Amino acid sequence: MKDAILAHLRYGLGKDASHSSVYDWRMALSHALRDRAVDHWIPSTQTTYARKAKRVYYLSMEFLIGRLVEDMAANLGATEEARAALAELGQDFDTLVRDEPDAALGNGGLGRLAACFMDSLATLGIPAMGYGIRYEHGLFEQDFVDGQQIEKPETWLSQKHAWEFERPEVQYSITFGGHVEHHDGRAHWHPHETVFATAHDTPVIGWQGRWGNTLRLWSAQPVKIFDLASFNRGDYLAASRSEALARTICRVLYPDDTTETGKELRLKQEYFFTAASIQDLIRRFLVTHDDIRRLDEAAAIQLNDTHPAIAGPELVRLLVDVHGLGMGEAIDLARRCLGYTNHTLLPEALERWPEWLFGRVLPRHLEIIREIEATQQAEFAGSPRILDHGNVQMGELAFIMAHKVNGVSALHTDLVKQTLFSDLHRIHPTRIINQTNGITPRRWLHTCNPALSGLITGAIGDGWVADLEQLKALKGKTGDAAFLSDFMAAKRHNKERLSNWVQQTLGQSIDPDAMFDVQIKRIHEYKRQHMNILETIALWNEMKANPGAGWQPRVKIFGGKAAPGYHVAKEIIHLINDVATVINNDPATKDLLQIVYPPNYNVTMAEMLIPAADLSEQISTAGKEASGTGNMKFALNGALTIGTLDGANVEIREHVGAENFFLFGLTAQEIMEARKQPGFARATIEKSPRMQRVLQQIAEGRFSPGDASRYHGFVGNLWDHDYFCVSLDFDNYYDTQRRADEAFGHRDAWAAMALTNTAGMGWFSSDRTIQGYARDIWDVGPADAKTLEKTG
Ligand code: RUG
Repeated sequence: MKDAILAHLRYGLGKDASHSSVYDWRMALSHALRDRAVDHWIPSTQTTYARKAKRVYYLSMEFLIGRLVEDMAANLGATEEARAALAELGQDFDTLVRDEPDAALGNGGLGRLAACFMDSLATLGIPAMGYGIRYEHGLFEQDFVDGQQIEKPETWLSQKHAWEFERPEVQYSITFGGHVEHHDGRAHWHPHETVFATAHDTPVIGWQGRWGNTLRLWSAQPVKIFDLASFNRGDYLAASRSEALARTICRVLYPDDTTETGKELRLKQEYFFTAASIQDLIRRFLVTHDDIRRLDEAAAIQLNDTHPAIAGPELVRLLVDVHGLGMGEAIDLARRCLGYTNHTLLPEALERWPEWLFGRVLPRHLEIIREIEATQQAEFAGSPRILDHGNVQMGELAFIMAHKVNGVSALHTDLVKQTLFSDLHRIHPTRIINQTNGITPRRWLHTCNPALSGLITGAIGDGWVADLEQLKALKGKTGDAAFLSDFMAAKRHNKERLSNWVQQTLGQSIDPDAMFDVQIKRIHEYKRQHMNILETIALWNEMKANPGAGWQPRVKIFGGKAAPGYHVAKEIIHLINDVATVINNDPATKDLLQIVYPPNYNVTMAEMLIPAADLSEQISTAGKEASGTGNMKFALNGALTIGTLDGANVEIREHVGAENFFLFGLTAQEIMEARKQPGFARATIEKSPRMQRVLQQIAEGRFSPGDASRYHGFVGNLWDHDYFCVSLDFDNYYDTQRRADEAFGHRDAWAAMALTNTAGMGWFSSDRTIQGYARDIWDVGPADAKTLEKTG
């Protein structure tokens, strides 16, 4: 390892050890690890080709991979070796880990799920490729100025990406616009614009280097660097038009999570990476097979949300226009290859494109969608339409073109059947299935929480890392006082680590003995961070009114970004920060209640916050959070959940036991009923003196001195509208928080509950989720007998 690092430093970076920066050392270490990755990766690819094994193609606009050094070293079993080699070279492994940019090629849960799935596919030895976009700028960086969110461009590629291999030879033409002519019995698309998609490959190595898959991200290149004739005429803008289009396509990740963007550029991005991926997988298929009609035997294509839903029409286009299949058989074949995962019921998140815009960018695809529509209507008269009121509805398109459609938690899947796709479900009653989300235990326990992970391995061995159900064995330890004390010592260690970081980065001092109560996720009204901050104000009021009541000290920790155009979410951020300024500086309560909101929440920050949490806030309006995956990470790391019966909370509660979960709030059904009553919020708030007082304080400017009207719109909305039903759940939430306080006061009992959470979370491994997809949707298995042996 030492030699490999030095060789990369010298011959890869052109540096000698005495003049190398942290960046140089990190690059050298990464490349030394990457070499080892390649030694697992190439044989895996060779095996897949040799066996003509079926591959999974996971198409996703987002892969929220975060940092890779630590994970890669751990999966290769090389962490200790790397640490020791670096120490001999006078370098510190952890310093290099911290130097790596956090690759934020995603917004939140959907992108992080894709990254966890890649880890599980490799661990299970299932041949797979993740396909996405190599964004030049990932999710924006968040800063707070006077408590308000400011967005700055993210610049992860300002340094070289250590893990990727650029493949200039793997390049496809992607075309847009123009018109279609029909002659010689064929369609001829004459596009107006063309860019090249070029592949960049990152190896993804499973646990213990069992298998290696590929994350292939596409970047756009101009077909012509510039037009010399235009340049010579002095028309510099026209000269670089092609380059400008190419750069724009993969310049930036759209910063929205569950909100629709109606931008032409977004449609082009979606088509760009999907079309490149479909061309690529067909080319690969034809290396080993000669009959395109059998594509489904070798390719399972999964659409992560509707973003790649154009894959259906694109595949049909290639099968018909290039490979000469008939329209009907092309549609059938495409459907046998495609699966679609739905991640949301929120209407504003369901993609729809105006037909005129769609037809302008993808004229041939619009024709094909009309054919798909006609085939569907001919077979199922009255079926819901893809083309509706002048829009192309991508949800309906994805559904109709997939042989399986899955929701991401049991409750969500039921609601998909009952509400979103009820008519299509009646026509295709076996198409919708559930695959509850999961998380990779490698990153979300083994690597991010060495204190707890070491303790678990000491007690039950390390088999749990690739077989998380083994954590069940810890149930036998819930009565073991010595083990519980070690378990809480690990938590305490993580809380101290976080407290030190908060002190260093925010200059705020927090008490590691206090309850760490954490809500980290995108800021959205349905996730109800505003309910959390209102409850914090109510608690503060009570603490001041009854100073001798023996309050349980709390640190309320928030983290999360708001979509730049989402006004209310930004207002919620402002309110949290305003409330923090007042409460944190109140001498009467400052030792009892602190609010911490570090800016720029990302994967790396989550890796530190989650292991340190005592209480996990999963408080969405029931029926709105499709699954959640943060909820799983917290419970796995020994936090108790305060939550509603929403998304995967329902299943988490079943697995860890109702007595180890702080449940509150209305059910999805009750919410739907309650909303039908006009004026429900006003009537409810009028009956809650506690909530009324909090709203009054905000409206009077208690937290915005000198600007009393700052939150009038926000408060008015809660009284008169409150679509996300904060009013209906508020008092129950407050009371449940006090139950949590009470429980936290009994530290031994709390420790047993926390351990029961960890012990009960084995089912939520993304390995289990991927096994479900492999069995129920993809019909694939490990390609290699050795892997099969190891993974069962
Ligand atoms: O909001 C959902 C989460 O509930 C879920 O856990 C996650 C992964 O399935 O996906 C999130 N999501 C949904 N992100 N974007 C969307 C809609 O496009």
